[in-house]
Amino acid sequence: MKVCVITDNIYIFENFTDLLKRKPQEAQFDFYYTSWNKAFAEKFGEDGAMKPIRLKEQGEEFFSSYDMFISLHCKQLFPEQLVENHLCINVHPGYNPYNRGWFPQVFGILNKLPIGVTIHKMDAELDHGDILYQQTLDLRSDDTSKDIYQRILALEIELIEEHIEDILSGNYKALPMESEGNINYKSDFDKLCELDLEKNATYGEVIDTLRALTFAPYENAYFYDNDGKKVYVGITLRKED
Ligand code: 0FX
Repeated sequence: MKVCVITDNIYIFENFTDLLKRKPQEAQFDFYYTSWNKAFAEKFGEDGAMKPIRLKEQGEEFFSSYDMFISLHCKQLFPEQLVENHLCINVHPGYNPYNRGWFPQVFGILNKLPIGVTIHKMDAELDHGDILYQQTLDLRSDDTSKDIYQRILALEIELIEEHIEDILSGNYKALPMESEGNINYKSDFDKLCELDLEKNATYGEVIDTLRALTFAPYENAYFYDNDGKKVYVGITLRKED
């Protein structure tokens, strides 16, 4: 069996390959990263443990050379021809169908919809398709986006480790999503980042906005000062012992 794994997330890649050392599988895994992912290109180049790929440029000959495709935070949209004719599984850092798309935990902190991890069959829509496995995570009162994201990554690896044999052998029930849920795009995240200093909000809403956007070293939330310069804002939360 040949499996094509496409990932743009170094933590997931390293932990997935470690997992395969702990739990060797008979399948052959080929690893790819998105061709325009500069960090991966610098680390792996053309001939490292991973190869660059642009799925749009691939055809049926490449697609049918694999029995299964796995997306581990792949930044490319899988072409319709691929998802409609081949088994494609997505490991997604969100609890489908809630907050599908961009940075699910950021929006989950704000709209209080469930946060977690989903492993699902892919179809032509974003983060959409029948669900194999999923689990929620509790949001703690002192969590920033980064805190809960770190638990999301750990849970993704845990779920993959628990179910890898069944995923590869097709020994699972794939259940339809309970609704279409909601979806967020990068443009929604970008809009959140500009703080409107004239807006009225409760302290609770302000704290949630800031913790949803606190993820060092990224500078997300900002406002413009009187000189027209951006002032970046983050928040520190510490729960008493
Ligand atoms: O790999 P990933 O965690 O996942 C993203 C999407 O959220 C996911 O829905 C999609 N399936 C996948 C292909 O891409 O993305 P990341 O490594 O770019 O970001 C990880 C976290 O870092 C994100 O949840 C929030 C934070 N972040 C990231 C960027 C680039 C920020 O707070 N600000 C940023 O500018």
